[in-house]
Amino acid sequence: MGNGEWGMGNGEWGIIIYLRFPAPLLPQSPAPPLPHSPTPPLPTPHSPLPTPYSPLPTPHSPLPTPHSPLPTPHSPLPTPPLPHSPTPMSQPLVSIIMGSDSDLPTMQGAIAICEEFGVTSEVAIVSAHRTPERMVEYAKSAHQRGIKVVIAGAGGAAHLPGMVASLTPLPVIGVPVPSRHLQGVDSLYSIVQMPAGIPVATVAIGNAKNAGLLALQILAIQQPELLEKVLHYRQSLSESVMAKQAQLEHLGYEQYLKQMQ
Ligand code: AIR
Repeated sequence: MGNGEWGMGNGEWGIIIYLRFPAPLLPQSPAPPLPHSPTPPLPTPHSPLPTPYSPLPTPHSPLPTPHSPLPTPHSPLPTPPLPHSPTPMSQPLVSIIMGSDSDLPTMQGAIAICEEFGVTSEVAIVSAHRTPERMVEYAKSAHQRGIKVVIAGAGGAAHLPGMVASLTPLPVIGVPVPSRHLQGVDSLYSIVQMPAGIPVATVAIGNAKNAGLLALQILAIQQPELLEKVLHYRQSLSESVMAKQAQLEHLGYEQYLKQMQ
């Protein structure tokens, strides 16, 4: 991804030109340096170079493939689009964001259920701590780009859902991603304990599928076809339970247990 480009969405790359505000006026003659003012240190080989800032897509910029993840600190090169992406070309209505590419195995539950219901999502890696400015820009522009609901997953000090919720008028669903040391309890507490006024609808640890379903139900309020699909999905859940019940009665619990193993 080059400077000024953003790598997510469906279609093409969006480009934003940033204008600099005029620098503050300097006095006519520069003031002499203060006697003890320290000279700014010269850049050393280890001083980080300014990284190009990747702007966010505008509502008018067509987006590249909806599931192309952004580069993370661990993957400096843009990752190719996920192989499962069916590249639907319609406007993404659901934003599925996560703090790291390591969250993707968890978050794919949300991506998959949106695909199953034929709803286009855009998927992005946006870290509250590693890319804070981008998070702000992403969250503030999401509703202007046509997004209707945001699913945000993060692990550990999982501040992404709450911070995004504070920056967008859209409903935000938080997914606590299981963490290595505390198994996601840290993520859960970080996401669920929001202050009054800024809600995050939090699902169970690791249950991105439920986040996806909740997002679809929110969309279904205004989409009769989607509502039908939700009802059909619920019906299929009931039927699968009743099929299991019939099998349990038929086999008896011991046989049933055996065939489960
Ligand atoms: N994370 C990334 N930026 C802020 C936070 N909280 C989270 C990710 C991931 C965890 O840190 O959401 O669950 C570990 O990230 P990584 O990249 O070290 O694997």
